[in-house]
Amino acid sequence: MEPSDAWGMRWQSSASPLAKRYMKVATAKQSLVCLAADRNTMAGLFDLIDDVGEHVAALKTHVDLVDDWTPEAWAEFCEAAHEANLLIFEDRKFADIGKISRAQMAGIYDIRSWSDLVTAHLISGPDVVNGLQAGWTDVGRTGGVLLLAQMSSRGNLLHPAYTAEVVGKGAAHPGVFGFIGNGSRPEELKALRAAVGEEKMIWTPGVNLAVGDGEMGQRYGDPTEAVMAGSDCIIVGSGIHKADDPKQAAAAYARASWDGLTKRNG
Ligand code: S5P
Repeated sequence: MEPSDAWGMRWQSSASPLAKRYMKVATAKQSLVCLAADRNTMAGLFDLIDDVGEHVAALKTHVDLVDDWTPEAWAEFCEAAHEANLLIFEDRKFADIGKISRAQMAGIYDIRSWSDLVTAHLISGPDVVNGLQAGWTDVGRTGGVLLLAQMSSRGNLLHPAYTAEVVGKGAAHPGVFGFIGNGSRPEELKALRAAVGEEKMIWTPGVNLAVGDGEMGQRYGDPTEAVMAGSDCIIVGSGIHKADDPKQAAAAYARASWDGLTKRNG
């Protein structure tokens, strides 16, 4: 299948090479899954890529939670991710002023040198996006920002008026790849898609084949429903990396997400 057939308007509207790269990979693997690789050892992370790389389209990292992190091991890990044809997305949730966000793209983790995508809160104003883009430019690379428009955690403070402002400002910014939406609430996602329009991506955590409440205030919704409601990518962590058989679980999430895209188009 061609990406244009699988993605319809999302493909046609997109002016972002990065979004097109994602849509191509997702079509080739028939998977709209981003793995949240929340394991705290390098060995655990390498095992995950080996096990599930073929069933996921992107890899989301929290680089600062790895106990035995070294620059050399991380470089190898990113290489393995590229070999598995995965976009790399550092979920750093930047939120500072522009020049500090730019500086935080460097530092010991040097996120600017290996990430294709990063997350940011727009709470400090639009310069956070310019700062992050300057970070990639500093090393001759390009990348995209996913703005948190909604969150999956209970009691979060991203109320509808805040979401509307984030979407209004973010949708017009070329450095914004898209938005993080709440995968646990299809009706919120539908409203978010209506506000965002067709051009930008919506990626959604808070998704699990076992819907309901997760650990420490996390909430889960159904993956197929999230995609039908407008999600372009389901972000799945423990549903895969804590499963008895991560490979089988990743394949099941891939199927559920692809089914959602087929139903959305049909
Ligand atoms: O609102 C959010 C935004 C994000 S990026 N809720 C989230 O859970 N996340 C991230 O998605 C979170 O940092 C974690 O890495 C992942 C969800 O993991 P799971 O184990 O609950 O699937």
